[in-house]
Amino acid sequence: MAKELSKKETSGELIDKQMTVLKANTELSEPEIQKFYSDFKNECPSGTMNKEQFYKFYKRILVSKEKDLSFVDNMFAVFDQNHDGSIAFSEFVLTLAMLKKRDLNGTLNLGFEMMDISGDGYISYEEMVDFLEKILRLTDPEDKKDMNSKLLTIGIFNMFNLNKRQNISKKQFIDGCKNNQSIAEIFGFS
Ligand SMILES: [Ca+2]
Ligand SMILES: [Ca+2]
Repeated sequence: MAKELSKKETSGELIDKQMTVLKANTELSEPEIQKFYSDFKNECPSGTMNKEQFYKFYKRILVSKEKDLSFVDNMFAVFDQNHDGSIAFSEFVLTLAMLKKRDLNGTLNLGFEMMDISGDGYISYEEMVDFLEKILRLTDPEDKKDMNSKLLTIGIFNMFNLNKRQNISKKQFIDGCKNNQSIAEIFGFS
């Protein structure tokens, strides 16, 4: 017990438990994870990445075009898996690994996590309006200029047999997109 505590306190190394989890859930080797970790500690000496540091990382690594910055808060919500306001190293690595998986389930899961900014496991009417507004602003204005994010959201909630005071769970969302091509198309998931 004492040994474990002192190890945690004194070293800048990853604790074994974290390493085991990261190795099991990513395709990274132990040296790769250690390298990631020392880079992360360089950028974020406190050991966690705050929102400001994430913005810099996002601009540098994740987006090439300035306009894509509109989704930075949505992406922060994806990385900050426990929604405590900062990104721990394990959250950082696990999310990057998740982003690399580009199958349909992974895409739908990512879409859900991006929309669920509050992190309560449900998409509210407001969260979907906010997300669709950003999509509409980004995508071809000719194509979707007549679309209104509020009307669109009400339409989608109707397809789920929900009213705007209700919420969509992750399972509902993923099943709904799989079973109804038009929902998936709206989000560009198809
Ligand atoms: Ca966190
Ligand atoms: Ca939510």
